[in-house]
Amino acid sequence: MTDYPQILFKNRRPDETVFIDDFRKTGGYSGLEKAIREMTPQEVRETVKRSGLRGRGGAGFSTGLKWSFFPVDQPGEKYLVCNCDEMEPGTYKDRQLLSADPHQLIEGVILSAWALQATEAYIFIRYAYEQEARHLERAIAEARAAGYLGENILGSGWGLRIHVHRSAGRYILGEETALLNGIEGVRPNPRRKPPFPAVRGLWGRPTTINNVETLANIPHIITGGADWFKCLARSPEGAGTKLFGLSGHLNRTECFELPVGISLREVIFEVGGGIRGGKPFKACLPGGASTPYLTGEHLDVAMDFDSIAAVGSRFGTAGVTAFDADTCMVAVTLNLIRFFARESCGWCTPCRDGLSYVQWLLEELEEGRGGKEQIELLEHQRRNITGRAFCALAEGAMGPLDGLLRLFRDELEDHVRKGRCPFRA
Ligand code: L3W
Repeated sequence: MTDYPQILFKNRRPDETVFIDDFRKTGGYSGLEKAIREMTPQEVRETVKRSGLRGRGGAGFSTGLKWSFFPVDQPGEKYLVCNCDEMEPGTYKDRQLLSADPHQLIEGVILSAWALQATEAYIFIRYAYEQEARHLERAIAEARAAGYLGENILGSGWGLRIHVHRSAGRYILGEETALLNGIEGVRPNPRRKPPFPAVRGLWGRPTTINNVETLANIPHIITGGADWFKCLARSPEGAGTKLFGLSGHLNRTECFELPVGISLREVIFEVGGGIRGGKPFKACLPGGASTPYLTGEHLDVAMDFDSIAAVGSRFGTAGVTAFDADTCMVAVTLNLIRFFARESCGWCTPCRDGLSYVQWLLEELEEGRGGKEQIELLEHQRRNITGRAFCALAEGAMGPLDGLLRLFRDELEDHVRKGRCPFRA
């Protein structure tokens, strides 16, 4: 396999976690020191904007642009929140990052909070990631003892505290405004946007929410520079590297750090070692459970946000789940829809009622009880739910359904014609 530049995973060792001494030996905290000693917060924000870094939590929004909405000079409490509520099926990259190198995130949080002149930071972590939460707590204590946290950090006159907040354990908490409600201790329904969190976030105060991998990239961008970061990508539309979590019917199902813009073909056949048992490749989710499928005709697409959007899907979290030719895509979609329907917070009708109706329609079709009208009803639900739900959950659930209806309609019709799932013996 090609040697890909390892930036975020440079300290990753099998079954080992790097703490402060080893982290510093490989340049840890030099990005923070450079920023505080040689740059202004504004210069840091501008460097991040020029780097082309886009959010790694799924939406791919420009980090520099998001930071530009933050009222840096507004007096009073201002918060930076790190979203580590990684619960999307097929996405497990943030966990890899935290179990290998928790200080990398802590340095990213401190540096970013300084660039935004935030007064307090929260790391909101998935309930199941207990070991990683403890790694973070140890890293925070070590950073405080070394003078990177607390009052007057590195003589800057600015101080920061970081809190680790464990999620109560529902997928909806990954939605940024539900997450804020979760920290505040109220029912985690998503909030109306606007106002965006940058204006009114945690306890009504300005708040920026970034994903783990996004924040972990910041010290490297400051050390290496915006141009270096941009050039790590293979495609002109991309910037940096990306953690790809591979799963499904691949020979190698691990998390790899790869250049943004690498082709899907290289991810599946070189990095992932191809499909198990030498079977043909049928399809994949390119970026987690909420992204429309890509198929064999998309193998040459560059894995960056714009190039994948141009072929009708999303880069999302780069959690690539591959399926072999013997897979029933109706069953795959049903499995994903079950997850989204179960995790709906129930706040808005399209999500609460629409997703369970879609689940029922897919169950009927998969069990061979569905007719052509069920396929039409699926189409109707897709149109009805898309753009009409309160937050991104139901919209995300429409990703695989959209892929099924666009790319695998023949499979749906085959279920109707045969009166059973054609992939079952
Ligand atoms: C100020 C404006 N801020 C947009 C901010 C906004 C958000 C970001 C992206 O997530 C995807 C979906 C899920 N003034 C702004 C502004 N912003 N315009 O930019 O916004 P948006 O609306 O494109 O996306 P979103 O609704 O935040 C939708 C995925 O994100 N998702 C993410 C979960 C992430 C984790 C994690 O990191 N661990 O769980 C959840 O829904 O897949 O594709 O920050 O405020 N004019």
